[in-house]
Amino acid sequence: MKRFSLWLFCVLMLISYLHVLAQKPVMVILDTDMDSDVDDVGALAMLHAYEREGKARILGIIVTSDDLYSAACTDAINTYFGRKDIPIGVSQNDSLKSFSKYTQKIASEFPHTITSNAVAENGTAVYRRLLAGQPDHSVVIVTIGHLTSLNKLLSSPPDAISKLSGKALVALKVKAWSCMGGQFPSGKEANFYRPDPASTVACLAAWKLPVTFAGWEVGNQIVTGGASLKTNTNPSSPVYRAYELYNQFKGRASWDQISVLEAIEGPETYFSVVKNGNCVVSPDGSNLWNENVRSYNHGYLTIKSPVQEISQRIDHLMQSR
Ligand SMILES: [Ca+2]
Repeated sequence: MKRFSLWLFCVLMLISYLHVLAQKPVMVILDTDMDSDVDDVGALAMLHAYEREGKARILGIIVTSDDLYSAACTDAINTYFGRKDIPIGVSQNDSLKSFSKYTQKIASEFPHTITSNAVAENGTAVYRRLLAGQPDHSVVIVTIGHLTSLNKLLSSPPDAISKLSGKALVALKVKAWSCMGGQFPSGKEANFYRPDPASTVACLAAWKLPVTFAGWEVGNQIVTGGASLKTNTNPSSPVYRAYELYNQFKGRASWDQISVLEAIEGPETYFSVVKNGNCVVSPDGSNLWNENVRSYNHGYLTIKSPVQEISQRIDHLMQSR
């Protein structure tokens, strides 16, 4: 009996080992508006935690923001987590303003290379180069800001980087899109309507691959970045500093982190996915779930697990260094 138990134990260990080996990291391009809200910092910290666990690989980051220090802050966070090599592209490098509660301070207090959006690479070029260099149907795009840069990619013509148009490049290289945006089954959410609702309409019209929406109503229930982050995070971390600067660890909704959680751990871990329709966006950026239009590639998340379980998981990932 003892010998059988040992044999069974060894078989189970081997299966577990093979299962780990079979899990390939999710290849991610993150598209962020790292400026007014702090959940973008939490989402990026989570991606770095997943990368350390071998569950994700950050191919590059597109900064979709008119904040002067958004790219610099993003670069500083990547540098802190040992990935200063991550390419960063920006959607805008003129008419920039300084309005974030944390980007300028993070940029001034933490080492980084990109000093401002004005000196960063063009976002469309970075998107195209990253996609062109990846295996077919392998990349997951996670958008946690407005969709100006994604629209620029989708409407980009062939160039020296790739003979494919933006739409064709996406069709060939992308596996799925995880989108923090919209409100379900209907509503009006900032990433969809501010400042560029036309790009939201255009992206949804052009997108033919699977897309999972994490609507406002999901992340709004999941509060993170509060006392737990303050207690368990290294005070010399830019994640700690950003949440301190933002609201002194009063806690904040986790809109952006939900899309990262869904992209890396899969939607069914903590959520259910509604797929019986399509997300339809009006020119003003408001959206509704239309069950009469079904393309079968749209889905939106609803919460399945206890809210506290999800917030603890996100906080753990945000503070795991
Ligand atoms: Ca955001």
